[in-house]
Amino acid sequence: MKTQVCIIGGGPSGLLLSQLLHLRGIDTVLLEKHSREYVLGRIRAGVLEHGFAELMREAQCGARMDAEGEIHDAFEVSDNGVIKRVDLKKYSGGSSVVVYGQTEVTRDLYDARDKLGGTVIHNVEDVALHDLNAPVPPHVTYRDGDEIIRIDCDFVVGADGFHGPSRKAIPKDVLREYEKVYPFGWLGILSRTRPVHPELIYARHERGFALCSMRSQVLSRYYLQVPLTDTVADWSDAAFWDELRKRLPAGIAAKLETGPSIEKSIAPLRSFVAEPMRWGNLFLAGDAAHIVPPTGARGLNTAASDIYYLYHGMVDHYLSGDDTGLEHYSEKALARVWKTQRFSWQLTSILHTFPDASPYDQKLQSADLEYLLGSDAGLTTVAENYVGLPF
Ligand code: RFL
Ligand code: PHB
Repeated sequence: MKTQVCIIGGGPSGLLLSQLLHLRGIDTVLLEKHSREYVLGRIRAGVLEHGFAELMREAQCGARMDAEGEIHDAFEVSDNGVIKRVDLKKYSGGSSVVVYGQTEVTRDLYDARDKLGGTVIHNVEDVALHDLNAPVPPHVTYRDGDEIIRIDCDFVVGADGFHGPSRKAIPKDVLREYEKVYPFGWLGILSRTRPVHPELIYARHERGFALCSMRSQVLSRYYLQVPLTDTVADWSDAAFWDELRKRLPAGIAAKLETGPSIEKSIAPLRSFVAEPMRWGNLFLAGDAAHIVPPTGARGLNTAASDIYYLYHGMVDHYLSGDDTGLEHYSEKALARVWKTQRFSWQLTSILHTFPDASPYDQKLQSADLEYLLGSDAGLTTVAENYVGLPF
């Protein structure tokens, strides 16, 4: 097989890039390890920033998002039961976010790839990357049963998430990895219940952090901070609802509608950046290159800015013979990546309880939160980061 850009990974990053390139006449082959049903079964992000939504529209995938997604102009922070509203629109100079699930984003992208006849190959095994930084063009191989299939291409894009093979194809003496692991995870549930509040609530509480989010007016998503040693089996639905009520302001807790969970999972929290994001003809994008704890809702949105830079770099390369965008891809993407790392780390540090925090640390944490939410300057920094820094 031969293509211009071979994309590894059929998550939102890989699908969005293949769709955008296809619309500009650039050929791609996309390889995904799992079935489409498996990819669509993963419940992840729920908040899209303006720049991501714009990119979905440019990819001709914005119609359902615009019809069904909810615009949120603000969110709430509860500090041990006392609520404060962060007015995103006011403090970011008019921006807001769209509440629309990653599952729906991915479904819309798959439908769009089908419509255009894009090549998306599922259930590929043993994907390997070759000649990424060699005098000959690169190629990718995968196994289909007993057969090894080879794809020759100009560029390889590694959009294969944190555990994929692309980042690992960069030699150890070139790749630098920066990592911070947090001593807790998020236990999330999805339930067919009405959201407890019209806006998201981020709750700091001495028992641990909690988040009230949603997918629609009839589908709620809630999270609890839990120790890394906890498993899903440790948490019955009843135990989850009881604990959530304890971490919310009494007035909100009283309104909580409960029901059976239709999904329940635990995600460990991690901050991670790999540099550089380009090596020869390999480009990394999204979770393959960086991870943030979900507290600031930045993960998918940061993937989108990588795709924006890569898309424009590739279009300039193929349509105008200009390689400036591709040459500066890594440094441009990383400059924004580190700012979202900083914001996600800051919100995570301020809103969670840390097992080894001293009473002094806890007082500082309260002061940090009060300072951030207590002045126009603080609210402006929270709002402009949450709605997304410019690409
Ligand atoms: P993905 O979604 O992990 O997709 C990578 C794909 O690559 C495939 N793959 C392979 N394919 C071929 N060969 C191989 N050897 C392969 N190995 C892996 C995988 O099967 C997969 O399909 O990465 P991508 O596309 O970069 O997208 C990143 C986002 O998924 C991620 O950043 C967000 O979900 C993070 N995130 C959030 N981001 C937001 O912007 N807003 C949010 O509100 C938000 N909430 C969240 C989140 C992540 C969470 N978890 C579970 C970590 C909430 C949670 C709980
Ligand atoms: C979600 O709805 O899954 C969600 C929302 C906001 C976050 C993280 C996750 O910060």
